[in-house]
Amino acid sequence: MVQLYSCTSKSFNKSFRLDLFYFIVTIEMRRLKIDQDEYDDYYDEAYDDYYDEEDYYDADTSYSKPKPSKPKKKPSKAVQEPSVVSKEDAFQLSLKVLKVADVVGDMDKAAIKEILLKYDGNIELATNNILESMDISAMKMDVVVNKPPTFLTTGPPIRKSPAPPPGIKDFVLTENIDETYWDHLKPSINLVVVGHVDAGKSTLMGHLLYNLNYVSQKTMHKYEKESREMGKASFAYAWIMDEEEEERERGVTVDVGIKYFETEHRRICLLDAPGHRDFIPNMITGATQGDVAILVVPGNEGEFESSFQENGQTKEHAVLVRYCGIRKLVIAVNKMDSCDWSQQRFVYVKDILSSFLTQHGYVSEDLLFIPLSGMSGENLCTKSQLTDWYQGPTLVDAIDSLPPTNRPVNKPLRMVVADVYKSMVLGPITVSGKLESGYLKEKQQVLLAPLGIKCRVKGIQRHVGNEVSCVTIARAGETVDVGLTGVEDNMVNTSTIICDVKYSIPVIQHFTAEIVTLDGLQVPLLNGTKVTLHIQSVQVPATISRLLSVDDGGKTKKQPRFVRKNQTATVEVQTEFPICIEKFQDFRPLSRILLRQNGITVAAGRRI
Ligand SMILES: Nc1nc2c(ncn2[C@@H]2O[C@H](COP(=O)(O)OP(=O)(O)OP(=O)(O)O)[C@@H](O)[C@H]2O)c(=O)[nH]1
Ligand SMILES: [Mg+2]
Repeated sequence: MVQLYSCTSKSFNKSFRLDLFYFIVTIEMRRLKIDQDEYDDYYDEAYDDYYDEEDYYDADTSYSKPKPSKPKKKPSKAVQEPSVVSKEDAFQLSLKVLKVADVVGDMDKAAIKEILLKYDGNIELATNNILESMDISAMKMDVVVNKPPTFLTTGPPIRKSPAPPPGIKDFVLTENIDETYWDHLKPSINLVVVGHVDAGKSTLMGHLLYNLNYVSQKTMHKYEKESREMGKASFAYAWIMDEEEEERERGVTVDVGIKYFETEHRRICLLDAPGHRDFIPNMITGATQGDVAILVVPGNEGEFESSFQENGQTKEHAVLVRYCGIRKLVIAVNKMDSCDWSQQRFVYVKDILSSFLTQHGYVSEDLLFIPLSGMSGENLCTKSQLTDWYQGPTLVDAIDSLPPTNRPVNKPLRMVVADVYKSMVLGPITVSGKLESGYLKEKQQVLLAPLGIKCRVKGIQRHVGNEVSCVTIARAGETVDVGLTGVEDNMVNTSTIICDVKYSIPVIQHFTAEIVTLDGLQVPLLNGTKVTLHIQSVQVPATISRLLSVDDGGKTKKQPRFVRKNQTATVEVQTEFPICIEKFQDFRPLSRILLRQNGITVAAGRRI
């Protein structure tokens, strides 16, 4: 002890310095109540401070000695204390340093240690000496020797996080809504049509609408004539869905086409998605609005194979649709006219697809395969004699017996804006979209997230088949057009979610997500990997800021260095702009995300 106290700081050996350093860090960590996550940062900063403050000179030479290389960090499980038994002297001195520091306040500990050593470790003398020098340098400093330790009176400020605003889980429906208002209407279903480019989606649905008399003969003749003149005669039915000039000229669907029709028992909002890989973001927008999907696959030889290969969209669309929350799939095995209505071919396609789909989250009871031809019209509305080996329903019968959709009316209003346009009836700012939850009433005040702007509902229109009518109220599950007042047109777009004023959707930029990586992931995900995040119709640059855990063959590995394809992981995501997203446990439809890189979907997930 005597020897220790009589030596100078320059002669402290290195291990003593380190022990003292760890000890001070440990005590400081406790004092500041710093949690484990901040430990490493604190450690680095403290280490640098410690050695910068020490006059670290070699006793024999006058030049500055380089800082010793940073010691290996102690295991980060918990902040560890230095060995107290073997370094008793160091421990005693550091304790005294802290006791003095508690009295004198925020003073450099190395300086305290020097003074303590000067006074042979006498706390009282060292403290008085420091206080005296403080009195001289800062005349009015009100320091009393026996004041309580500073950490009892002036600890770190207690950060009070503001109470979170009320969210979807806090909502209680108090209004009494007369549900008989909808009694005269058939259950509504959003039906999204997906599949490989040129699989025949638009032709199939156009022909179905024509057969159901939603398109007049006159219009059909016009389309036949004009498409022939353009050299695209085979696309006449597709023109019913593809209304844009660019789409007709190119013979490719670009944006999701929307049509409304009714079957005997169902009211359908049809969403015809593009198949071309360049327009997958648009297809995702359509898929997020769908309740059920029709997956169109070309059944003929060669086309099915190429649609199902690595770069084909059959697999990607089927998987994306599932991760958008759709369970029920009608698989239209199309172009059967091009393979002689071969039962063998149908069974071949069905077997390959069944096995793929059931491996990717579908249940075989939710899959219905129909052999048909969108071009010639077999098995669309009437049973074809050409497929007498097929005993199942026609396409229209299959649609008619789809289960009614979930209507979460007892949750606050959430309407996802899919389109913004000018309407003669509803005004210059009219939006269309699906009510994911709650009710929307005429004249109701609503909140537009993420901007947080309040405005009012001017009017609501509902589509039933070709008819459009003004209504006073709409409920969850319906796709409606809504006129808004008290808002500028640049404040509403397809990233807008119309919310209940009191119970808005969370608008955040950082969240934890559970993801599953897909076949498309070429390079493993690392901390800091950049992706494009898709949620509803929104795309935003994002970073996987931290990999929290990964499921590695049934074992959970914490803080992995990477996540490979086809693994389940929990990650933190940072988006470049605020997005509207619910937690999965609060409201599934608005919690789902897709992550893409270079035009390829690499992961699907949900906020947890
Ligand atoms: N033989 C035959 N050809 C068909 C059938 N259905 C569609 N086609 C042809 O396939 C081509 C593509 O048809 P579309 O309806 O535009 O295909 P799509 O899937 O909507 O294409 P994208 O929306 O661009 O992905 C056209 O030339 C159609 O005539 C069918 O049942 N039999
Ligand atoms: Mg199309």
